[in-house]
Amino acid sequence: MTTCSVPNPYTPSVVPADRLQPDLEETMSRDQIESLQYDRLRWTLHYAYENVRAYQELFDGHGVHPGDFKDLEDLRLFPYTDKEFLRKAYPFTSLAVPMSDVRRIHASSGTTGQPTVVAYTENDLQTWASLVARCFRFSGMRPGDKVHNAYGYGLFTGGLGAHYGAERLGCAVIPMSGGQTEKQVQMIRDFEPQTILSTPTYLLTIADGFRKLGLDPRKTSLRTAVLGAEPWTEEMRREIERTFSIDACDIYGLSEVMGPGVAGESVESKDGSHIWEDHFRPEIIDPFTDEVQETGRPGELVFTALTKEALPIIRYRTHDLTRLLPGTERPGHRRMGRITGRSDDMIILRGVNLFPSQIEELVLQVPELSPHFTLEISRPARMDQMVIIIERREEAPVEAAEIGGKKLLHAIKTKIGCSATVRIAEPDTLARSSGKLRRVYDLRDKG
Ligand code: DLL
Repeated sequence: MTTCSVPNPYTPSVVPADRLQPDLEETMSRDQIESLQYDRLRWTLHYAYENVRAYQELFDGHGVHPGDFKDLEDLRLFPYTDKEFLRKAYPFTSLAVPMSDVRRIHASSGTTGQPTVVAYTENDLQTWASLVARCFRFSGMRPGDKVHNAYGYGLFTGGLGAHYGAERLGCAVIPMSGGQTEKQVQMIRDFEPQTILSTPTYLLTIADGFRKLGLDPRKTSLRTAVLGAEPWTEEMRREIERTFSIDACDIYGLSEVMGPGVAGESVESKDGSHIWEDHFRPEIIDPFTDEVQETGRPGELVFTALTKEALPIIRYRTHDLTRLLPGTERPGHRRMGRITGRSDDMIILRGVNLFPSQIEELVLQVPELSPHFTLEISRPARMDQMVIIIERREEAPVEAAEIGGKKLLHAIKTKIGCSATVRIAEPDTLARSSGKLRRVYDLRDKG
């Protein structure tokens, strides 16, 4: 039986009061949000401690007790958690509720070792759907829209998370999942959706699918795309918006904290995703010293979930590198800057640190080069070497693309400070993404 010595201050609403209007908590002032965060955090800390042995051991080992939490700043007294913390509890020992209260289980796509298991109660699913619906409305989707959902369905939280959010907003969902690009093109042509949900790189694959059939992707029924699950740049937003003649907004989230919908972007301002701080308390920490950074300083994003029942999450280190910024369209909630990369995806090339998103930004400033590229890193003769394999744009002749490649290398040298080589590939020859794209192939360990 789940119990807690502190009463839970939160009950999710099952149906939105008004699908077109922001809900009460979405428009709260910063002071109101912080007061709500205090009550919800107090509950969460007690609840996790009293119902999950791993949290009890962690807090005890750290010499801290939920009763020490007297002020929002006191969250810093509590220890961080990470993927390893959840992996140790594989599959279900970090749950705070009996399995009879669980309604859904997802798992994150760990590329190495065990996946991380996440679970949801009925209330968790309600909260999740409402937050995704909030993001979608904020990004310009409307009740009555047809929504083409190309996020993968399955253990990945993208497909079902987006699905129930769109239904909650009052949309008609077309549950496509990822892959089968020709079919995606056909469904967009025949069903005429207003919105598409996908990873940014998969949307580029779908654009190729249109062109292969001699169709102009600017001439579809689509007017909005809500994109996430992988890092993407402002240059990529412009590329996608131009290609389809649509508005493209960001949606952020991670399985361990909930799934998509932790943060979402306004179509009016397109100035970065607002983190829904009525449910998640973000912190930015220095990934090396672990010290909490002031709002505005870059570092690693850490989340504490404030209302989760099945899997409480306290000070979870995401490895995502970004910064917190003040809220604009929703002043009670802070925004996050673009994710520049993950601390575990950073490439160290002859001592220079770089992220694939920095290369993406520069690639998209060279008109002859397409957004389709991979980075191959090797160490011949004990010297790191990075080869950028990139497709030329269909309309760019080979010689022009070669000159474009040289311009790219120059920009990389001056802006990032490292040298690389470039190999121009023919259009449509590199592997395409059907979900999260793998850009980096690091062959250094293999000699
Ligand atoms: O990718 C949840 C999601 C699905 C978000 C659909 C948005 C849309 P995971 O598979 O657990 O969950 O991967 C989470 O993906 O820590 C980031 O590194 C990355 N990520 C997610 N959204 C964004 C975004 C889903 N908007 C990991 N921008 C996170 C940059 C993102 N990176």
